[in-house]
Formats: sequence, structure tokens, C-alpha cells
Amino acid sequence: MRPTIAFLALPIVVHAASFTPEVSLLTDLPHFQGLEKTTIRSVLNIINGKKLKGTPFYFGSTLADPSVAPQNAAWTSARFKDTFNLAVAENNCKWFSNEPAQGVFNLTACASLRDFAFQSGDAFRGHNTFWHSQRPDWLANNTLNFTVEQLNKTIIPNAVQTVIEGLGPRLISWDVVNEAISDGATLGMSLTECVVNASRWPNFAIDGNASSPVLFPDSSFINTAFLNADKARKKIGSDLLLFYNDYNGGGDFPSQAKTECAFKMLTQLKSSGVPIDGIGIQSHYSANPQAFPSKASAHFTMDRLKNIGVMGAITELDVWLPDNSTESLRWQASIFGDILDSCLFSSNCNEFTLWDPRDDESWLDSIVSTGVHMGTLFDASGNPKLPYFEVLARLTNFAQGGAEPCATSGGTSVCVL
Ligand code: 9MR
Repeated sequence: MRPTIAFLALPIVVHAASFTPEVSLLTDLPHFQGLEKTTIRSVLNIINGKKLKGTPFYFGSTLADPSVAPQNAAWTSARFKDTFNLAVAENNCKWFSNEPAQGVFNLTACASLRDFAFQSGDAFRGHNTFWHSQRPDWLANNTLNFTVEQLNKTIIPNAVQTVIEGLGPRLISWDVVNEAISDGATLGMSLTECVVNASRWPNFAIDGNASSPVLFPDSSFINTAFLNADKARKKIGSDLLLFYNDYNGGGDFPSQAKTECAFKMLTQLKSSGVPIDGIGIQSHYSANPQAFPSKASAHFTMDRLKNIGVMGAITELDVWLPDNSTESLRWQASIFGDILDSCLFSSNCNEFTLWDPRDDESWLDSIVSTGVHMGTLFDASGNPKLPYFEVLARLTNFAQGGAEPCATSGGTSVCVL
């Protein structure tokens, strides 16, 4: 009989790690052992050679400026040939880098990462043309006293068009607008409320002073950015896809409200004839209870997007660890695997991108103060970890025509492979 009384007394003293469920993994099964002899890129080649997803499936990672980790240059070069088939610039294609002085564009840093990707046989995705963060200094402090009209009619259109045209026709996608929805969004908000509640530019004044005039009183700057991105791609004859990209949405973690705001944006843009091709679900998660979406809700979101006729993409996946116990490592591997499956087995998801290729290059150490992080597929020496092998197994399963595995991150109480 279960010790019900003892169980009820537990939550007060228990450490979060003791909630870590036991999980089963594809890599536990004999059929998926010995995978170290193959590479992710070779499995991607099978998937794409057989056109198992129709259009190509991209498995990508961020590419940092070479000055960030010069000691990893040879490793990076090798992984973008034998592991990833897609690259996205971690920082070098953002507005502050592309337009250092007003009207003076310098796309060299961005283009050089694009060229590195192309030389390695990788596709390249653009990130991003419009974001409140990492915008140029000349814009950040509004020393030039721009008006709402100048921003909406000249500054944003020029930046969006120049960058997309300048990077050329061979990119597969661009995050046109990034993170415009407020973390304080609640269910039922209008799109304007979802957006203007974000206490940051462009909703608040450029100088950061909330009492100054609000520069964008509604969500029309989003329409402006997408319309100009569309104009640019048409001009260069490109069929790249235009995305809205955000975090904490895309499922039941942790903000259903942000997900609903993104859907509101999507339907409103589409109904006003503004071109948008998909939603990027960033996917910064942790291996903690309720800190990542269930596989069912990740699928549900992909299906909702499909019903509207647009793509979903996993654009920035990492999963940090609360500790380095074996249970947490296994849980982390199962979360990576489940999120990958939710994209692989959805017909409208062809891009799956990791945010940072290895632990020593991860942004997580600078931002997450608890846990041990280690949120990528490769350790700080560049060696593949358990999640790497689980991801390789899920890709192999798909390449072999296997059925979708059950939701392993729910733990063995709900799913045993
Ligand atoms: O990884 C990026 C880090 O190097 C930058 O310092 C940071 C600045 O905000 O941006 C990081 O990338 C972010 C991405 O562009 C948008 N989504 C969240 C990512 C992690 O913060």
C-alpha cells in the first residue's frame, strides 16, 4: 500500500530535483546503440535524400563571431560539416551590427557568417531585423529625436529592406520581428494590449522613460516590418520565409497567454493581407517540473499553426540542468528528444535550431543563476553528451520510417519505450 501520509508531508522539505522523473530513452534500446559510428549530418542526408519531410529538414545551431571562441574554430568548422546543416548568427545579423550609424549599413559581419555556412554546405537563417534589444546606440538613446512617423515610415523600412536585400536570395528564413509580446500578457488581451504592455521600446519611448510619448501606440510597427520584409524578398527573387519569433510561448509552458497573443498577431496580420509565413518557437527550457512544454502541447501548437496555413519552427532550443545527477541528464535528453519529435513529425516544421553549439559558448551561464546549466548537446570540451545521442537516435528513428516515440519527458509513469 502507498505511504500516503508520508507522501503528503514531503513537499515542504523536498528539493526540486527529487521531482525528476525516471525516463526511458531511445538510446536505452539495443537498436539505437552504437550510434557514435554515424553523424547527425549523415542521417539528415538520408532524411532529405528520401524527401521524408517533403522539403528539406534543417537541424541547426547558432554561429558566433569567430572572435568569441577562437580556440573552438576547428571544432566549429567540423560540426557545421558533420552535425548541423543550418546556421544562424548568434549576434552578428542584429540591427546594432548591421546599421552602426543611422543610414550607414555594414553587413560584413553578418555576411561573413553566412558565407562560412554556405562554404560548409549549410543553409542560413536570418536573425533578426527588428528587436527591442541589441538595437543600434544611435537609436537606443534617441539623441536624434526621431518622431513616430520617421520611425514607422523611414527608419524601420530602411533597416528591414536593406538587410534582407543585402544578405541575398539564398537565405531560407528571417526572424522579421523578435520578442514583441509582453511577458505580462494575460489571456484575452487584444493584440495591441499584448504588445504595448511590453515595457520596452518601441512600445515605450526610445529613451526608456515611460512618461515620454509612446513611440508606437499600437502593433502597426509589426505590419510595417513584415510588409517591408516581403517587399525586399520579392525584389531579390527569394522565397525565404518570414517569421515572428518569441520565447515562453508555443505550448503550455509557461505562458499560454503569450502563445495566444502570437496566434492573435498571426491571424490579424493574415486577415489584413500582411505576409507572414510562420512562428518561431524559441524554446529556452530547463529540466525542471513545468519548465518545458509537454510533447502533446508542442504538437498541438504545430497543428494550430498548420490549420492557419503557416509553419512552426523550433528556433533557439536549449535545456539547462538543475544539477548534474544522472536523472536530470536523462530528463534533459528526453526533453530534447520530445521537442525534436514534435517538429520532425509535424508536416509544417522544417527548422530545428539549437541556441549555442556547445556548453562553453552558451549564453546561459551569463543569465541563469541557479542550476549547473550545461544546456547544449556538447560539453565544454566539445564532446557529445547524452542529449546528443538521444537526438541522433530520434533522427535515426525518423530516417528509418519508425513511428513517433511516446512522450518520454513525462517519465516512465506515463511512457515507457
Ligand atoms: O545569445 C545571445 C547573447 O550572446 C546576447 O548577449 C543576447 C543579448 O540579448 O542575445 C542572445 O540571443 C538571444 C536571441 O537573439 C533572441 N532570443 C533570446 C536569445 C538568448 O538571450
